Amino acid sequence: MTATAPSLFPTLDAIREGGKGKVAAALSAIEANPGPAADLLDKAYAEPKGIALGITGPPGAGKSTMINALIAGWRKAGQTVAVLAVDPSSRASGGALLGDRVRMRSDPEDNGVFIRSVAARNRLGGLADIAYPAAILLRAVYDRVIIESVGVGQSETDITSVSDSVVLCIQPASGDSLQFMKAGIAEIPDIAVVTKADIGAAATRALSDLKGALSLSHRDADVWAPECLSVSVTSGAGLSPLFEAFARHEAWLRDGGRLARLRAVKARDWVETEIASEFGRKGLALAEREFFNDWNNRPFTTIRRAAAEFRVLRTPSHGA
Ligand SMILES: Nc1nc2c(ncn2[C@@H]2O[C@H](COP(=O)(O)OP(=O)(O)OP(=O)(O)O)[C@@H](O)[C@H]2O)c(=O)[nH]1
Ligand SMILES: [Mg+2]
Repeated sequence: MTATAPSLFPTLDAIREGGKGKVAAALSAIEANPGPAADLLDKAYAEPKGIALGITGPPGAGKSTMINALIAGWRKAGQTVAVLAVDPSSRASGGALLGDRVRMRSDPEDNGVFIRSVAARNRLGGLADIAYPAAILLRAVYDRVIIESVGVGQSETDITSVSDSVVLCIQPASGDSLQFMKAGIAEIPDIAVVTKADIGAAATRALSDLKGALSLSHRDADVWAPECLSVSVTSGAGLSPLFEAFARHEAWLRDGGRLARLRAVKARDWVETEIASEFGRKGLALAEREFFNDWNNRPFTTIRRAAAEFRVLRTPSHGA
């Protein structure tokens, strides 16, 4: 057992009360010491406050610009907002390159907005390992958590494990809606947005492509029917309907306990994926037998226990 220094992590209450400096420090501590963070993260998992929104789409589709508009709208409505920008360009270096990709600004004086960029480190094109724990912590602190991730191919399915609502952004005349349809991605988004609607006819065409793709993929009556809309942040057109679509999806999620059920499914999925990617399918099967009794109350502790046990078992052959 590793000894955990009690001062390593603030309590969840201290983070909630401490403003964004405290939140930033907590995320850095989690990144540096993911194992010992398990208690804090399990508490955050058990006490969700807000809704997490995943925004995905190809590079340059207008995701960050849209997020700026969402921040403004939600702040005006008195909601607190956190943004986690998953940066794929920094995969090789392992460090988040702030600035050029994160075209979002926030008032440093406003404790109701928190923006952070994290590197997509391990999984090709997927979300950073830190993204899920970070989203869980932010979800316990802020009313809205937005996760921005670049979708390239199939891997944007990863965004669903950290998001209660998934938004796909497509820009007009890019052919992306057809690409997504072919890749089967059309089944993922809860809300699909054609961005830059001020471009005109191409946006109208992209919207009808997208509607076609998504209506094909929707078959089950108890499954959310994806909504398609077009938005221009430049002109403001379509922004109100976008906020209304979020509100409708949230109401649907909160109806009859769906939100808690879906979160549990996604959390289980994440725990299994983490363990399987570290220790393989055999490791996962063993972990499920040995460590999973209490997983839903303590998903992060479950992973920590399995990892600690398996690393001990593995050490001799690795000679470290
Ligand atoms: N005409 C027009 N341009 C837009 C609109 N929204 C975004 N843009 C432009 O599109 C470009 C890309 O916007 P971003 O918001 O940075 O796109 P992104 O999807 O976050 O890009 P990455 O994070 O690099 O993948 C910028 O030059 C924006 O000014 C819009 O509503 N209309
Ligand atoms: Mg961006």
